[in-house]
Amino acid sequence: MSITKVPLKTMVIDNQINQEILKTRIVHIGFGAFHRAHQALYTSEMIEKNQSDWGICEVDLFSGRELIKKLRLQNHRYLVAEKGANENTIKMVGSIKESLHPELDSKQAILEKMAEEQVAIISMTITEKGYCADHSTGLLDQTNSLIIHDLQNPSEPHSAIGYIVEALRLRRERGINGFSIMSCDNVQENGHIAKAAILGFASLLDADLAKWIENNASFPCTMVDRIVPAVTPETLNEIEALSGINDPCAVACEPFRQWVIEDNFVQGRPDWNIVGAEFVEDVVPFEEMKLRMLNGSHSFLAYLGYLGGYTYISDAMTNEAYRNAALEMMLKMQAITLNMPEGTNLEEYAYSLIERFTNPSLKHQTWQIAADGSQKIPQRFGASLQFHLEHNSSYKWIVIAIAGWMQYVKGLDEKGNTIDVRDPLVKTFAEIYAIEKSPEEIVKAFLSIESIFDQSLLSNTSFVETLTNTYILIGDQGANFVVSEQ
Ligand code: NAI
Ligand code: CS2
Repeated sequence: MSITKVPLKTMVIDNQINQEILKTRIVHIGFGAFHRAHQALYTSEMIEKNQSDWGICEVDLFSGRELIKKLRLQNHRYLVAEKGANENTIKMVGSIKESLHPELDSKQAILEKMAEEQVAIISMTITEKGYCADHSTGLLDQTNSLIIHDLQNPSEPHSAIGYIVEALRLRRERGINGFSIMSCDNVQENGHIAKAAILGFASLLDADLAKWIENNASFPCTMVDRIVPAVTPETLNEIEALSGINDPCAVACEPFRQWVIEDNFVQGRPDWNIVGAEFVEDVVPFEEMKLRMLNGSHSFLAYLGYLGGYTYISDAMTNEAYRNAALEMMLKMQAITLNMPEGTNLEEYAYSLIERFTNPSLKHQTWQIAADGSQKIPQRFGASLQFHLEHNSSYKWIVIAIAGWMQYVKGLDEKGNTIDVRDPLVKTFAEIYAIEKSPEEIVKAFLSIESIFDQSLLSNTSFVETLTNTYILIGDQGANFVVSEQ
């Protein structure tokens, strides 16, 4: 390893990985910003330490065509800039062996790669919606347009679920063992959701195939954590200024990282633990802790922050009222709903999250986190809300977050400017606003979306009233007022 010091408290760390010795033993679907700064980097650091051959083949199904072209031009290497409040470390990733894209190569090429015998793990960062699951039931959403297509054309799939099932079918047909499917998305019990979607899809095609998959594949759950804002031209310019390298595939993130993995692999697995990952028997408590405390308060800051005029999370954190609200969300609304292994210090965790959110070097847009709320809200607030309703305890900030989301998806900010709302249910939201008129009707129409809300909420009159009043208050007085006055 060579270490070069450059000005501005920046350290550039190259690696000494010879990619020639790598084999594609992991096929990763979703070459987004997060994977580049998390699993690919862990794997790179691990290979450097133990000289193993766990190479990755990167696949992107829904975007990434240009990025993958550029990645190929630089021998599948790129930079990760870890940006602390006072210093930066820039690392070179060398764990990627090859890449495939349906538009640059073919669907067949991807399926054939996944079916290669030495491939042991299919990992995924495909966003919450990529699982084609109904997040309220945890089962495959058979009304999803990708799933409808893939059931009719199983050998020409569109969805990640369709690709995995077809690759497993090929392996079974060829007498090759299954593989492990490792979700690295912010999805509650992500391995179980992946399993339900994959087995649900396979059983609609062929019951015997579904049985074979159940016996020959595994679906480890993981808890993944590292704040990785979407890459912008400014990100790339800054990395170039710091490193002297013009890298179109570079990504910036916070210094913190965490990866807790259920140790359940059918064809072996990399020793990611030698570079800080943890293998455990049960990841679910850690997933719940992160989804409720980190992601729940993130969504709160995203909706109320965006409406309050804050572009970045760190900007919202400069407002004491938002900062205190985020802390109360973590400790009073979320931590008390958790059941953690002995020795877990949730208060310490909450304060560390506040510090991470405050990092002014991270340009993490409230707009980015606000996307896909229909997929995020059930996992971040659903169980906590039920807990408070059952225990008669305060759920104030959760209601404010949900009411803020309902205002946000109206698509107009407090100055009357259009909001670019990104969500698979964006049409449903527009219909609600086109038809329903009174705040109570609007709130009830949102609560009636079964894939987001437990339908018992609709008959809880005191909850509906509180939510409606909060919704009205945010609309009348603005997000800043509501966060400051509560
Ligand atoms: P990104 O926008 O850079 O990449 C999204 C990736 O998902 C792209 O590769 C895209 O092609 C793929 N994708 C989108 N819809 C899909 C679909 N229906 N089927 C298959 N693939 C699909 O986003 P980023 O930052 O990489 O985040 C991706 C996911 O990683 C998040 O949704 C979250 O679950 C997880 N994550 C992200 C963190 C972050 O801070 N960015 C941290 C922890 C987890
Ligand atoms: C964020 C997460 O975009 C979002 O919804 O809450 O991506 C968050 O940055 C990560 O989970 C941090 O690990």
